[in-house]
Amino acid sequence: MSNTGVVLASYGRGVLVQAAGGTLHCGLIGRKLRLVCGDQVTWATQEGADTPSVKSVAPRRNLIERIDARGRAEAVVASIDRLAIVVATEPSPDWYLVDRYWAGAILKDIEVLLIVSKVDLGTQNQQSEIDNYRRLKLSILEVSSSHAMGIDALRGALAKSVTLLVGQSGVGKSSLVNALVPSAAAQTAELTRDSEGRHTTTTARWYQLEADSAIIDAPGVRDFAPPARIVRAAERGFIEIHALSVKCRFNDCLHLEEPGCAVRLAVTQNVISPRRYESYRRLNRLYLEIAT
Ligand SMILES: Nc1nc2c(ncn2[C@@H]2O[C@H](COP(=O)(O)OP(=O)(O)O)[C@@H](O)[C@H]2O)c(=O)[nH]1
Ligand SMILES: [Mg+2]
Ligand SMILES: [Zn+2]
Repeated sequence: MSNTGVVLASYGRGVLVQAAGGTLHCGLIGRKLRLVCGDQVTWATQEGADTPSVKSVAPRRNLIERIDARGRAEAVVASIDRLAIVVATEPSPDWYLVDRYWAGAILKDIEVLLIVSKVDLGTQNQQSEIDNYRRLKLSILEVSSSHAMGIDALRGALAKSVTLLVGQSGVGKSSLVNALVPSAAAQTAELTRDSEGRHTTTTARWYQLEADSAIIDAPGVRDFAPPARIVRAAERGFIEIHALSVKCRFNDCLHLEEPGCAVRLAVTQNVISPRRYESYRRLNRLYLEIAT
């Protein structure tokens, strides 16, 4: 039997791994190895040691990073299939944040789902934005954890894949995990304890849904870092801007101040939502700051 499994939570000094017969704390050999939730690892117990250590990590399919207090990118989660962006009536949605998550996911080739949570409170303050996202063909599900609405549809949408939940604090992410995973409370208790049983904060926790699906709650990924490669890439994260850019006079148009810009024309005509365009401009500024 091979000693392989997925990292459920990372504590800095070690990781909690899902093994065939249960969970297992593993130490790390070599300080360069920074493991995150979602990493596939193999482990072994070296001669003379009483605890197992991680031996190797499988190549990551993708990596989600956040910006830490010093402005540096810090790895949080690896190898996800989908980013589920959660919004709610309360706290009132930060649509720029939603656009940033969406653009970041497009640039990383990760599927996106918008979860409109707490629909029992109504969706009045969100309707026009939700309608616009629908027009842009973003997948959207409306749910309420407290009223058990839309939970089965959500479970269906998450099948056979690994989904990372992101969104403002208080939108109902942990409540969704609890509604989807009956044993979540017990798992949370285990996921917040390191090998010595101390309580530690982890930025991401893996919850198994079915044998082949999981959901990751990552309370600290509000400042999800967009991939900082090239400024130009920001455009691809906004599908309606990307689609129109072929009509701009300059083929390297950034849609900021350039003459003959089809995107800015579309914004003045409300064909592209001015708010979405403002998201694009903000993300562009962010890229410029990172690049310089
Ligand atoms: N009315 C209503 N309140 C909810 C719902 N889901 C969560 N809440 C409440 O919203 C607050 C924040 O929920 P929580 O799951 O901790 O949000 P998180 O910070 O995103 O993990 C809590 O007081 C929950 O009871 C819902 O579907 N309807
Ligand atoms: Mg939470
Ligand atoms: Zn343009």
